[in-house]
Amino acid sequence: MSELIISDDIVEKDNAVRKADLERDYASLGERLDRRGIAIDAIRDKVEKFAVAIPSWGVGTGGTRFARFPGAGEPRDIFDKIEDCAVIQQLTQATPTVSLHIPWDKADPNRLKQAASRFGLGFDAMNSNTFSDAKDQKLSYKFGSLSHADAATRRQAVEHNLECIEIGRTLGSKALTVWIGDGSNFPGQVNFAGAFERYLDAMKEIYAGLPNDWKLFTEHKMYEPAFYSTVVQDWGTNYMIAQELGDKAFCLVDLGHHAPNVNIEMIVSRLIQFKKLGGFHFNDSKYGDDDLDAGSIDPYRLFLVFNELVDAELSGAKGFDPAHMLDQSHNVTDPIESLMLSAVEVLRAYAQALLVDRKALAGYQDANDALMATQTLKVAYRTDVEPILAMARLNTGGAIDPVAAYRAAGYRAKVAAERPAVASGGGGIV
Ligand SMILES: [Mn+2]
Repeated sequence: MSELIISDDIVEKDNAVRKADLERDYASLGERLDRRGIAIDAIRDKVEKFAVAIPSWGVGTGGTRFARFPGAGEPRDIFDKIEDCAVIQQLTQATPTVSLHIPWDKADPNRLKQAASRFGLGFDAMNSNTFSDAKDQKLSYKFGSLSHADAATRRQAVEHNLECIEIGRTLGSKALTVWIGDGSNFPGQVNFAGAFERYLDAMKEIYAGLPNDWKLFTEHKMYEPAFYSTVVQDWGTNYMIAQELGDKAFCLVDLGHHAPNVNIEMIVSRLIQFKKLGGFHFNDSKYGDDDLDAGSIDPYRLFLVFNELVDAELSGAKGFDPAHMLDQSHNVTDPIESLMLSAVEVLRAYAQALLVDRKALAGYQDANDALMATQTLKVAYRTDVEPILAMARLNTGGAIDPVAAYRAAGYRAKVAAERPAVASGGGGIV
């Protein structure tokens, strides 16, 4: 039995107050879905099995390049972060794994494994960091890492990625995510083809060190920290990388890493079709890579992404097994609350997408009935699936209302007393 951080009594007491209403709401929704030929329990079963990983860097308060305003009781190290992740998993039952960032989370791997297994947590993809300089690092990444003009700097960046794989092997991770900040701030600063060539050569060395049962995820990003050009700037380049490297290489889609109004769901479809969709970093954005909470700005876009994922899942697309991770920066909220609600938003989009009448949709598409085709999506999107999500949590031992249970437990005040304020921590925005 895994250790619980929030007392069982508190969760049960909060659930008891809400249970009767939830059962009525679930029955009512079940009746309405039944009229549409949908069995509510089958949807709930799928939701119960869906998981999204928590990024270790997400439980600390984030910031901008202007300032960072620390929150109370912030995690001081990876072991505190694991405890915060355990709270999120306990209350949502949707986040059983943690994604580590090295060197921010560097510690004895066996100790890390032990700390996570205390709470029944596992490890998701390992993330390397060659976009900032670690303490005592020999060569700087100021002018790039895997694409750096200097061979010794590239070598150092390759070695770091190989080290991340080694740590991940002990932890039971099965994937390495590589995101680099390499690029340029001025026209003429770098030779586009030369930098990309050097990047590919370096990535081939990392790929060669990948265990057979691992996946390599590369993450594209249009701009930032480099503001004129980025070496891995878009999904086309990302696809070329995955093609160039081999069968274990896949593209990771971070929802914030595109130009405004880009049709991300279509990118997702293309990557699925050509078997190169590795997974997601879920978040939301208004203007750029804002790293806002998933579903907080454009929940319809999140639904449309899941519409593509469910379409692939139901049609049995070969090799379709994307990883789901959150990647957000919580600057003004309690990170635990934001991450719990963001995980729920991801599940909501999944549940809504499961409600799409795909047979009817295909019929409208074939008949060129644009109006009814788009209405078919809207009918699913407009359905309030909250009773399904809440019932899934209740069934699996979570909280009907995770934020209410979390606040009732007084966790933040408790850790604020135990964890003295830190000057700064890894507030990664990648
Ligand atoms: Mn990301």
